[in-house]
Amino acid sequence: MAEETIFSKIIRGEIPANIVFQDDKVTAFRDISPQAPTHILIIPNKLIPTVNDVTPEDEQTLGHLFVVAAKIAKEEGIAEDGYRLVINCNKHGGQEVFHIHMHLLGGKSLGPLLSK
Ligand code: DGP
Repeated sequence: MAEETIFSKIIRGEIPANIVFQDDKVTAFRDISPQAPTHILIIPNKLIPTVNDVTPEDEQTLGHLFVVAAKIAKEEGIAEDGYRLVINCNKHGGQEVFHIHMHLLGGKSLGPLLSK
């Protein structure tokens, strides 16, 4: 069994977070340490630690992350100018919390994808 992270507690409302969207499949909340004017994390309610743990039965839930990302981007007023979606995996990807999450970043020009 995968070990729960702080994100499971956020999903269950056991610790505070600025939740912008929640349904039966996903939860979205503002990142505690924003790297852009809009920085929202969109996560499956089901605990999947990393992209390496994804199975075919997760397809619908993970596809829903994109539907919710597009909806939130519109609501945040950043859809037209554009934004970046990032999912980090493990050490080289810079993953710190082992519950898959999609970063939605926008509200300014984000520059090149990777720092040199
Ligand atoms: P990553 O490096 O991809 O695993 O990103 C983890 C992100 O999670 C990082 O941007 C900071 C954010 N984060 C960590 N703990 C909390 C928390 O307790 N609340 C919120 N809102 N965000 C958190």
